[in-house]
Amino acid sequence: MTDQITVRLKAGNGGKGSQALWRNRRPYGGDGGKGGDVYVTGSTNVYDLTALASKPFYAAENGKDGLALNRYGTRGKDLLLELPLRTEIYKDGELVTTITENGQTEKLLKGGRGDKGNLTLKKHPTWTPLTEEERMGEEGIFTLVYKIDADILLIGYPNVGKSSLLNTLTQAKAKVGNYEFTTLTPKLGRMGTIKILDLPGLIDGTHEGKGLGTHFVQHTETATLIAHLVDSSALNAMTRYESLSKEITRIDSALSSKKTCVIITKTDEASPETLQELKTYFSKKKIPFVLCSVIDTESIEAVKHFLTEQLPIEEL
Ligand SMILES: Nc1nc2c(ncn2[C@@H]2O[C@H](COP(=O)(O)OP(=O)(O)O)[C@@H](O)[C@H]2O)c(=O)[nH]1
Ligand SMILES: [Mg+2]
Repeated sequence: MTDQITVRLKAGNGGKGSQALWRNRRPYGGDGGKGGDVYVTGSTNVYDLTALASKPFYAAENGKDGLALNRYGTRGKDLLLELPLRTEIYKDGELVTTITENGQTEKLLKGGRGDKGNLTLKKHPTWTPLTEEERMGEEGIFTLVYKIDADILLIGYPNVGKSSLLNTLTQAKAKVGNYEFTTLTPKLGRMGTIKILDLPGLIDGTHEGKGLGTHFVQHTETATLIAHLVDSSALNAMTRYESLSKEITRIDSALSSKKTCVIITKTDEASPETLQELKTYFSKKKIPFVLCSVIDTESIEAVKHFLTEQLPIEEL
């Protein structure tokens, strides 16, 4: 999944006017066509920026030059880039526009004007031919940032079972593996109407760029609930919970101020003592929690119910 790209975009140049002369030296050259504009449009058929990432440069078509016999050059074709909803468009570090709606179309760059042929100029003696520069289409370097729209964030150290849980709760097909950083990019799944995001494994030092770094923060904006996954089969589950909680506060203040609940994972591999310890620990801290094993369908139903209940109700 590509969630950020920088591309150079260029609108088409205007076509030259024809300076053709008839046998009796009478001007009869046609006008040049206008250069194509550059537009972006929101599309619900596009889910990230991967399709655009293959090329560093996109251009609209140039207008055609005017021709003899007063034939006009055709207008250059516009360039229309389809973007996923929730894409921010930056130019020189400034936000130009945000695409939020299906079909929302914005002009980013204007095509150059076509120059007049000598026939038009003769009819309008006060007009002067355009300079090369005036015919040029606008151009610029843009950074596009796509932000996933999620309700719940699954957060936890690598290997705690985030991707397994996402796959079980939703139709997502996130890669599962018993090694760190199986999941390199965030993966979204839908549990009914609730959108759940599996965030790539956080580690101690993520806030200073370790592991996959803090790039993922762009996808956490819309979420109202953090589900912190705690692996009950791991040693020192509580210490691990505390250090990751600390890490989250260092990564982003907006992230750490979101409502948080805990999913205690891999309960099928944990000892009853450890489970009891964890339950007591989170009860004392007044942090809502639920027990979960992906091989136990009853616990999955409980997790579904729990998450739905924990999700803050949007104020109208
Ligand atoms: N026994 C058991 N293993 C699990 C459970 N959930 C995940 N796993 C295993 O834990 C490993 C890591 O899982 P994964 O979902 O990739 O973790 P992530 O790195 O947090 O996304 C995989 O080998 C999974 O099969 C569970 O509930 N019980
Ligand atoms: Mg994973």
